[in-house]
Amino acid sequence: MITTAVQEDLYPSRTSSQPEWIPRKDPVVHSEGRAPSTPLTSELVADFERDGFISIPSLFSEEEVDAYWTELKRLSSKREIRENGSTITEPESGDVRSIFNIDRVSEVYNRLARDPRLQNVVRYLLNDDVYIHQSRVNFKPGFRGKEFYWHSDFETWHVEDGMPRMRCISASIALTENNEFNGPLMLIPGSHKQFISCVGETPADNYKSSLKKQEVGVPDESSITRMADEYGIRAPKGPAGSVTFFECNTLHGSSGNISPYPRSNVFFVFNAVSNALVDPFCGRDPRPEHIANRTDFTPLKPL
Ligand code: 6CS
Ligand code: FE
Repeated sequence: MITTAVQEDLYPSRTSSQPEWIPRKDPVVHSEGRAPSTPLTSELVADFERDGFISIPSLFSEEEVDAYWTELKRLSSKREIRENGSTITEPESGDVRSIFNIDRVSEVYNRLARDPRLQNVVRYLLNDDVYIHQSRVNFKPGFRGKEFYWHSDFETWHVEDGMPRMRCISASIALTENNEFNGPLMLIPGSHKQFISCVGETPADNYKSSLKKQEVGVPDESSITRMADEYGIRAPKGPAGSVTFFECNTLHGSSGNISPYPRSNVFFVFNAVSNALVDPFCGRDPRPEHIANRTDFTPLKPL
């Protein structure tokens, strides 16, 4: 009789009627004793361990960002991208909220993902080769850009995509200035040390609504309040080209944008190849490939 090993669920969520805090079972920085290479410094490594994120201003030049904007305009105008499911619109206005899967449809973004300025950071912190679990641009247009409510990405990626452990880092590259007026990414430093097990059950095809407005798998207000009371809230600001690297379990969110200025960021989610997806822990069908890559765990080759 063939028995398939059932992956133990170390971070159960959406399984009970009460929220629960589960202490993190995984290291934050997986490299031991090795010296980091640029752009990482030992101070930034220590900050990432403590806070669950680091921000590096102007890691990419304005000229490089201009090229990413030009590519983005080209992608946004392609009919097949607007119609193949990888483009998510805002519920009310119909504005484009996100485009997923950009590393696979654009050579420019595929090269950006493999740039040593990103690769050196995530391969050191994860101490492994990496592949892209998910890539997307969040547009957050001026005047009408909607919020992203507080959440841990890992909670969704674990429950709905089958990501076993916390060995995954998002790189958020600012394509526009991120300032206090246009809905910058907000993070709770230190929140990555506890996994907040959420209440509620995962509906079928949850992604069809959660990518527009996440309502399932979001932490309860008392947990968010306790975390904010304990650690505060930070919103890294900086010019276009700045990069925030944040750990998959760091609580984050962002407010709406009523300023005239867009807050557009590119996100690459780098997962350790040793942490490749298994069956979703919610027991539902896997989410579509353009949201969660489960077919190509080949290690990325840095440029
Ligand atoms: O479900 C997801 O994968 C997406 N949802 C949010 C709110 N952040 C991570 C990711 O883009
Ligand atoms: Fe997120």
